[in-house]
Amino acid sequence: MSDNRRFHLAQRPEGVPSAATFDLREVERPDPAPGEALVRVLYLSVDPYMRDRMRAGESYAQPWGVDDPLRGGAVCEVVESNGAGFEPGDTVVGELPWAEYATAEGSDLTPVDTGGLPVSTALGVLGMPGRTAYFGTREVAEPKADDWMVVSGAAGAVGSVVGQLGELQGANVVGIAGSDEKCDWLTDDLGFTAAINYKREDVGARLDEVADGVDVYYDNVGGPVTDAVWSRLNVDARVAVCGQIALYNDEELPTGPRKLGKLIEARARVEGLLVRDFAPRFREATEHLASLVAAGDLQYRETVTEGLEHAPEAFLGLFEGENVGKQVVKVAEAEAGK
Ligand code: NAP
Ligand code: FER
Repeated sequence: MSDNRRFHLAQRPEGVPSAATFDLREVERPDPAPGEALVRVLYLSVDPYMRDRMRAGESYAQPWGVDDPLRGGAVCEVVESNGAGFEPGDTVVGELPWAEYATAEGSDLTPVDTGGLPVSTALGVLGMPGRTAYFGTREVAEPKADDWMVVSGAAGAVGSVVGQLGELQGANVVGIAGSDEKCDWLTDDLGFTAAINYKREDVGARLDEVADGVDVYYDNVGGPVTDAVWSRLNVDARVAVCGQIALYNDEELPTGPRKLGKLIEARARVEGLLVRDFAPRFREATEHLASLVAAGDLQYRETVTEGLEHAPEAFLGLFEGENVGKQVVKVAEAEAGK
């Protein structure tokens, strides 16, 4: 009997993934082994890093095997607990397959407490992207009052939080995003000092107009946007390299010395970051972000795609800029009313 559906990696994509990358299978609901819970997935996160897991060869994460289930962050409702330490109806978050039902070790599940905000925020502003923004801004980019701070991917899950944290720190934040609607959201609602639509405007020329060079660059995208920011780094600039989504679908990366000479001139510091390195401090980040949201000092948006079967489109949309804020997939309605 098939009473569950689950996505598997059908084949490794070359370049941009397509529908042929994903295989939605009718499967059985698994039985929880001792110490495990059976969970019903409510919201699934799709994230840029998943593109990396589709390619062979390890980077910061193990690749998925062909035929393996796709996996990612998910907010779920516990259906049955086989000594997992949860009650039926509890809301939890964990790394799970792209499926309607799944089992997980109790120790791999975390209770969700979003303090009255929708549970989906456990995948966004109060989850991994929010924490990335918090630590990347605070520990790596370190914006200071009056700094000119540029954020790329500024209307996305990470970037929208980074920019607001920068403004709260007193920096003048310039967001770079891919549509006028996104740019208006950044300046009119989120309090960014300025925003540049990289798809329509010359990023370098506009930066020269709106900013006095770049003291801090929080890079979510890489590619030509980053090239334009790079040549405007001020002396003692700091660059936080968080993501390079513009390159994730490339089969070959550009090689050779690029624009490193600028780092000598600017005596700049460039540092990559991985949110997992801050795991012992995740609670601090979530509490801080939740208190900012509650105080009205931090806004967030979510783009919700309905239905597990549409998860591939939601994922592919990240590379087309179809999301504003955090992209999630709604798989089911909570039943327990918790
Ligand atoms: P997101 O920003 O919500 O979604 C991706 C956005 O990237 C899209 O909405 C799109 O917006 C933009 N984009 C896509 N292709 C682009 C291109 N060729 N050039 C410029 N922009 C492009 O995703 P997220 O989850 O917040 O992640 C943002 C970045 O942070 C990603 O690179 C991700 O890999 C990285 N990240 C890193 C860590 C870490 O620990 N290092 C953790 C989380 C995320 P536009 O409309 O503006 O094009
Ligand atoms: C991303 C999401 C998460 C990403 C990296 C991570 C570089 C890493 C998380 C971790 O393992 O700490 O989009 O892109």
